[in-house]
Amino acid sequence: MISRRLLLGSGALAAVGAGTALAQANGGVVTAVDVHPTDYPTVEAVRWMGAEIERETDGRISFRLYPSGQLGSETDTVNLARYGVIDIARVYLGAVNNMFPATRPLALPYTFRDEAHMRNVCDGAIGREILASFQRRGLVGLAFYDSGLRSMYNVRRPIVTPADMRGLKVRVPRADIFMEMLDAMGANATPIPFGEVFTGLQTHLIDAAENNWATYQSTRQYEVARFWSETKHCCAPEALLMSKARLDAFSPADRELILAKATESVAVMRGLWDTKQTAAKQTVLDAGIAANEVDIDAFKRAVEPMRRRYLAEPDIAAALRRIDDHD
Ligand code: BDP
Repeated sequence: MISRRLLLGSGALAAVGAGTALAQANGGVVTAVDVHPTDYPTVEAVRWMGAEIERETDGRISFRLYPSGQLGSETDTVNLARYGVIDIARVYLGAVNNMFPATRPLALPYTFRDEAHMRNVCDGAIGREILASFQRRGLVGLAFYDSGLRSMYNVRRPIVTPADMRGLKVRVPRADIFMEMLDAMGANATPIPFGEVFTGLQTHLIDAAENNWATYQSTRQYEVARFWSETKHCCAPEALLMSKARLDAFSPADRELILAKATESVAVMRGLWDTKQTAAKQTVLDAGIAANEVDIDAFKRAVEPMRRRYLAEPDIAAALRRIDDHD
C-alpha cells in the first residue's frame, strides 16, 4: 500500500514512481484516487472499469482504489498523476482549470442549459478536444463524469437573490473561477479544502458552501447547513485523468483496453449518478432541510461581468459559442 506521507516525501516520490513504472510494463496494479467515499458514483464507476479490465486480462492488470481523499487534495493528486506516482485521478474541473485552460469554459457559471446539454457537449467533438488537451502536460483525459448542478446551501437563511448572499462566508474549492464566481454573487468566497467543509460549517468558520445534491448528502453537510437554495450556477463535469507516462508503459493492446473501458464507464457512471442524485435529494428533504427556488436571472446578471472578462479571451468566446449552439 502507498501511504500519503510516502507519496508526498520528495525523494520517496521519485522512487515510488520509478519502481511502479517498471513493475507495470507488462501488467500490474493501477492506482486510482478520489476524494469521495467508496460508494460514491465516481468511485463505483472506476471500480467497474477496473473489474472489467481485470477480467479481460485474466488478472494481469488490476485496480487499487484510494477513495476518501486518502492521498491528498485534488490538486496534489493531479500532480502525482502527472509525475507517474499514481495512475488515475478523478477530480473536479476547478482543480485543473489553471493548468489546462481549455477546461475553463466548462466550469464557468451558467455555461450549460441543463445536465442533458452538458452530457451532449462532453460526448461530442468539444468534449473530445478538451480531453485531448490534457496530453500537453503529462496526462491523458480518459473521460468526463457527471457532477450534476451545483447550488448554494447555508446555515442562516433562504437565499433568493444575490442580495441575500451579502456578508455570507461561502466555502469555495481552491480555483480562480469559483472564487471569482462567488465574489461576483456578493459573497465572501473562502477557499478551504473539501475535507474541511463539514467542520467549517459546524464551527461557523464559514456560513455556506455550494455543491450538488449527492455531495451535500454524502458529506452530511446538510445536517449543519439546513437551507438549500437552487442557484444551479455550475454544471461542470468531473474529469477522469490518467498519467500519460503510465498509460504509455502498457502495450498498445492494453492501452486500447484501458481507454475503451474508461469510455464505457461513462454510461455506467451516469446510471449510478441518476440513482444517487435522486436518492440523495430525497434523503435530505426527508431530513427536513428547507429547499427553495431562487431568482436565477438575478444570479445570471450578477456573474455576467465576470463571464465577460473570460469572454474577452477569443478561445473562450469561441468555445462558449460552440457550446451554446450544441444540442
Ligand atoms: C464535488 C466534486 C469533488 C470536489 C468537491 C468540492 O465531486 O471532486 O472536490 O465537489 O467542492 O462535487 O471540492
